[in-house]
Amino acid sequence: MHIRNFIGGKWINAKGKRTFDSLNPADNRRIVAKAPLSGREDIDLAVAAAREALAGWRRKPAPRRGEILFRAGELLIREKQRVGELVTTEMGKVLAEGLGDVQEAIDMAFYMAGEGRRMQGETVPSELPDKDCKSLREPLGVVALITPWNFPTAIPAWKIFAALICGNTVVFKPSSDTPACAAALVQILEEAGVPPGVVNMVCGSGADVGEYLVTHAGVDAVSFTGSCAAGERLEGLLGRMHRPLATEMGGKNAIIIMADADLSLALEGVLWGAFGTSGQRCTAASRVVVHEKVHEGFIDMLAGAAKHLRLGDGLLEGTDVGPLINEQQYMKVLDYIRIGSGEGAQLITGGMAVTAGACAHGFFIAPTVFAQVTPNMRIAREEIFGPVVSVVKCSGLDEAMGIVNNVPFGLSAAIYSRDVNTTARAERDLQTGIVYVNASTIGAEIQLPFGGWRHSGSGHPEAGGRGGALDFYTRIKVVYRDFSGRLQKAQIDK
Ligand code: UN1
Repeated sequence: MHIRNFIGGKWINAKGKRTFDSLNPADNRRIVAKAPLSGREDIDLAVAAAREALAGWRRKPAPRRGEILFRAGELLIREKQRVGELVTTEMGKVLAEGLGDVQEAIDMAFYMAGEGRRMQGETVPSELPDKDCKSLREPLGVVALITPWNFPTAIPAWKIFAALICGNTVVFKPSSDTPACAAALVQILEEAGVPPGVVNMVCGSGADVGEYLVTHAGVDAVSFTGSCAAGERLEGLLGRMHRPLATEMGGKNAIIIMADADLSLALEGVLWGAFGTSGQRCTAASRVVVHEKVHEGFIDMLAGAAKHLRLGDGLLEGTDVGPLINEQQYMKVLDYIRIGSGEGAQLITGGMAVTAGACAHGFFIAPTVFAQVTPNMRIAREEIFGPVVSVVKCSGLDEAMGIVNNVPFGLSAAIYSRDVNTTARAERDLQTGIVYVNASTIGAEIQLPFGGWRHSGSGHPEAGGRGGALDFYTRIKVVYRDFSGRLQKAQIDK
């Protein structure tokens, strides 16, 4: 498959004619796509195209913009199987999750399409007679969107659909690990009738073109999902430019299991939260804080179940856990496993690369459980982004919440308990952007904001919801209209 950039409504190669390969992480001998390794001149073209398209797009009535998104949703339904398989082939997650990735884009398309008929501002009474006051939502302008590889359809869809419904035009720089998934989404938008220049896609390395794009004079706002290091760098750069920035950067999410929890439900939550998508979710459960009364028993249950998870190519029926995305992530996760053992945590199961048989050419790591983890260990504090979970013992709710809250991240947390007072206290006191009760740390829905606190993000949630996406992708204009036809005295007396 040969991917091109999409600029001004045309699929074109990078000016410099260079390309890079996107590999199948389950078998890295297989090339999924050749994609353009773009340079600054390609970004310049894309930003110019987006600027040119802006006036027409922002004036198109929002319900009409919504109709295009509605068609995109229908096309995504038609293409769900094909795109879901592409997600699995290029990113590695198992097919059910690949299809789920596309479903999230479908849901977002319909949700945002409907927002085209709402997009509310405020109308409030004036202090004066014959005068009215209202606030309107206006687009920001040209937005630069930088997206990760772990949700290669869903996260671009969150950002692009929200940006479009609000009347912005887009320059989209997808992760270099998943250019084919990005192109599939953009093709669908093209077919849905997005006018030329309204969505532009430029592939290439974050260091070469990503940073150039987000600081480009022709860009008005930036949304970034990815690593903490890259996000913090952008915060530094863009803060000085007074340019709106939404960052979503990761987590160290925890599940609390109280003594009265339904342990089989909690077990499912931990397995799916820790090892789903091979742990490569920013919402992944990477810590489990278990009450001492059920601690030993739960570790046995978890180790027993984790051992039976089948690794392999996510397209094959029966595969539970796919590979890591690339060699760099694979080495990083193996490093953390060494760090955990070195820190004195007890390796209960997993803890190694799997290279036998069908796993010989992929980046596979066995689902790994560490016990006897203390809250100060690095494996209990740092984001690993792999199939590794650390179990920490606690003696009660307050201690558990102290452990959960006492990390730099604050994206998602969960509690399993049958006691309504316990779960209500957790709901109130867990210091994360998302809290789950008797459900795992994953599975956020698109009609609410998605975002983390502290180091997990800029504190400006995006994704769905009025308080999320619409607030980020619009700016407020306040209009006072005086229809008295005279200077009203109270205007001067103020
Ligand atoms: C991510 O983890 O990077 O809540 C995004 C979830 C998904 C999105 C996760 N809806 O798990």
